[in-house]
Formats: sequence, structure tokens, C-alpha cells
Amino acid sequence: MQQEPQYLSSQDGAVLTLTLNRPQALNAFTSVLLAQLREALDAAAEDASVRCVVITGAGRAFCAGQDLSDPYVKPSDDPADAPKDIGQLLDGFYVPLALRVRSMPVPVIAAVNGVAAGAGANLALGCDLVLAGQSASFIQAFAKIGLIPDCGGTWLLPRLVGRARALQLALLGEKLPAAEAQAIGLIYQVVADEDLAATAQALAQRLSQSPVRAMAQTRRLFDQAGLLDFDEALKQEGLTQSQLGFGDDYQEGVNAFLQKRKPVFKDR
Ligand code: T3D
Repeated sequence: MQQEPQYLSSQDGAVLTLTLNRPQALNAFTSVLLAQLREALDAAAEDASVRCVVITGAGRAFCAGQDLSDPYVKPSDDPADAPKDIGQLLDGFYVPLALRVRSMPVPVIAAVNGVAAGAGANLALGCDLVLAGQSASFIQAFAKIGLIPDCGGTWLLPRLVGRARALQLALLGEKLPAAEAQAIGLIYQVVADEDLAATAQALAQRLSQSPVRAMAQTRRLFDQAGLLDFDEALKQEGLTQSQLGFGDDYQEGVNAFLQKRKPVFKDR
């Protein structure tokens, strides 16, 4: 049976906005929502009319992480039942979603409109640019239920803020206000709550008119750089620059500069 969408989707020009839409549960992830969000991103990745994606939440929260009442994870009341394997939830839903976000051919913006907890926080932090309203907050809630930071948290947190801060966030599981998240470099920018949606859309429109193919390659090279030595990173830059140099966007960028006009980028 077809499930009701647990997110909203709208497109303005080349900007696709996906809004997690379970406000009664602070947009906590059910297995249905996780699958639907990944499918929406898969479709966007194949759709040439989409050149930037914004992910946000409906109501007062961005996302409270895994829905702890979802049958997929809720411990059974019957002691005779075998314990549930949370690893299957990760393999089946969180890993494909986190990889999908990180491999999108276009920039992805998180517009964090309220609390972002657990996997909800790490979904946001895996996006390319994270904007937050001033009343938003980030919580590595896993520590409180005996789990480790998932949805990419163990990889993202130390890279974003260093080991000491990452351990502080992960072990203490305390609420980090948006302004502090910006101050420690966890996120890009905090704006007034009432300006968040407009700021995210303006940024997304700007990015959608930019050379997005090169941006996706920049993200890929940043992500793999930590595994490479300097020589290999230089080699990878050369290979990628070579490919981009054959693209239309490079021709367009150079021609537009020389002709003193605004470029029109189309590659994806
Ligand atoms: O098995 C696995 O878990 C594997 C997967 C792991 C990935 C993860 O994401 S683990 C982390 C899971 N998330 C959490 O532990 C966060 C739980 N929520 C909270 O700590 C708090 O709700 C918040 C700090 C996020 C917000 O607090 P507050 O006081 O603003 O709101 P509230 O009153 O706690 O919540 C409002 C409603 O949302 C409430 O429902 P009600 O009483 O009005 O009917 C609450 O139960 C519901 N809600 C909030 N978070 C979740 C949730 N329902 C289900 N799952 C949630 N995660």
C-alpha cells in the first residue's frame, strides 16, 4: 500500500525544498520518512531542473532524530521476542540517506528551524551549508540512550570541530544553541528565526545559478582529502580540474568574464 508522504516538496525555479513533515513528533524519522526522503533526493539527483536542494522541518523542530516509538526500533513488551537489530535500520535507511546527501550532484542546504537531535542533527551537519534560526539547537542525543553518533556523526563531528569538541558534544549530549554551533565552526551561519526561510531560499537561488558541477566535485575532494597525502591530493585536483576544464561551465565562466556579462551555468 502506498504510504502518505511524511515530507513536503516544492520547487521554485531550480531550487527544490524538502520539508520534514511530522511536526507532532518534532519530525522524528520513521523508517517510512527515511525511505521517502532518500527517494526524493534520488529523484532530484536525476532531475536536471534541480540545481540546489534545501532540507528543513515543519513546525518548531528540524528533526528529533530516530522516532523512538517506530516499530522498527521500539523494544518489544514481550521478553520472549528477540532484541531488534538497530544495525539493520542503519544499513537499510540511514546509511543510504547519508550517502545520498553527500553524493548529490548539486549543493544541499540544511535550514535548521528548531531543535536538531540525534540523527536529525547529523543529517543537517552532513549537508553542504548549514543555516540555523537563532532559536535552533543541536543535540547529540545518542549518549542518553546508550548509542554512538550515527548518520555520519562519528566522521563529521571531529572533522567539523576537532576531537575535543566532538567528544564534548557526543559524550555530554547537551543542547548546543545555534549561536555556539556557529562560534565553534559546526555550522555556517545563524540568522533571525523569522529570516531563516528567506535567507535559505536566497542562498539556494544563488547557488543554483552557480557552477554546481564544480561544487559537487569540491565537496568530494574535501571529503576524500583526509585519506590522502599531499601529493595524491594534488594529483586528484589535477584530474578533476582537467575534467571540469572540458565542461561547458568553464568555457562559459571564462567567456562571461572576458565579455563582462553574467555567466549562465548549465552543467550538472
Ligand atoms: O534505535 C535507534 O534509536 C537507532 C537510531 C538512532 C538514531 C537517533 O537519532 S538516536 C536519537 C533519537 N532521538 C532522541 O533521543 C531525541 C528524543 N527527543 C528529545 O530528547 C526531545 O524531544 C527534544 C530535546 C528533541 C525536544 O524536547 P522538547 O521538550 O522541546 O519536546 P518534547 O516535549 O520532548 O517532544 C514533543 C513531542 O515530540 C512529544 O510527543 P507528545 O508527548 O507531545 O505526544 C515527544 O514524545 C515527541 N518526540 C520528540 N522526540 C521524539 C518524539 N517522538 C518519538 N521519537 C523521538 N525521537
